[in-house]
Amino acid sequence: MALGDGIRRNIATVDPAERTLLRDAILKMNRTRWDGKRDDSAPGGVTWWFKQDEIHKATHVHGGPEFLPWHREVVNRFEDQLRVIDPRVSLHYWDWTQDPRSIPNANLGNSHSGSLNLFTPEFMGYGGQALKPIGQPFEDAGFYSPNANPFRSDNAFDPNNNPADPPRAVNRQVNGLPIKPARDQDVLAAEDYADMRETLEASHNEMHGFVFMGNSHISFRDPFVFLLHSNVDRLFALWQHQPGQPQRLDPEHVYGTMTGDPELNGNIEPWSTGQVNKVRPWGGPEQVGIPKTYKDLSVVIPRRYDTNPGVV
Ligand SMILES: [Cu+2]
Repeated sequence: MALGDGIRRNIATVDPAERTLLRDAILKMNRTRWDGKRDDSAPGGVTWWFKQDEIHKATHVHGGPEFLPWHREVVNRFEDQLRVIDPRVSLHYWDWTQDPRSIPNANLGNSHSGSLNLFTPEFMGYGGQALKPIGQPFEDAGFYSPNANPFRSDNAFDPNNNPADPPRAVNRQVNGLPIKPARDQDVLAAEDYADMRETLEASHNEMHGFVFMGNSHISFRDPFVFLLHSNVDRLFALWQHQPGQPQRLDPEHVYGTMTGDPELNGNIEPWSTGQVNKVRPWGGPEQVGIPKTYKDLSVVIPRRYDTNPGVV
């Protein structure tokens, strides 16, 4: 395992020092801001961190064929920004067949292995059964601020919901059970993209219930969501890499019976034009969007995971 090799691994298998680097890069994203001011007509001054929440709230695509490639794009871009902050980090994943409160045989450093809880003040914050704020290390880093005024509300349709403002709380609740490995096997065994996407999205929905981070309009305020979505993307990638299925890496064939879907053949937003709810810098004064569809190779070809064939 080489630090900085760009491979996404099971978060429990990397050295504790690497988990700390990933945490620190995430914390630093909230100290880095995009251009502009909060009162601009397309709000500016949004931190790199809250830009994720702004994008997800404005454009997230669930319950359709674009669910997987849209979330692939958001996690890829998030990882790219983490690597601007620290080129040594990769967006490692939570394997949702393991209980994140007690992952067995985890890498505890100095050649020790044992049970790992991801929900500690040193890594992902609070992980109890009651719905409570995620706490440290995120509160001190401004991921929420109980007395913030103005603040970003939980209501997506509130006109005062400005992504340049912190929310007053980011709440989490961990209550339930991990996914049975057979469910992942069902995903991999699906013949057509449409079946695979439905099966995988159902597991994803269930895991959002297990590690509850709020509804789909606010769950991207919780850093743990990226560990969950890296795993969603890993399973999509693994399905694409199943033996004897080279067409799953081909833009015209990966989506199977959905290949003619108008959305998949349309632009992936907000990064193409930013015109959906005017998300800067792709929309607004900068207009730096580069149009591409869900069939662009940067969307179709997955990043490298430790479970891809030929990796590690
Ligand atoms: Cu999700």
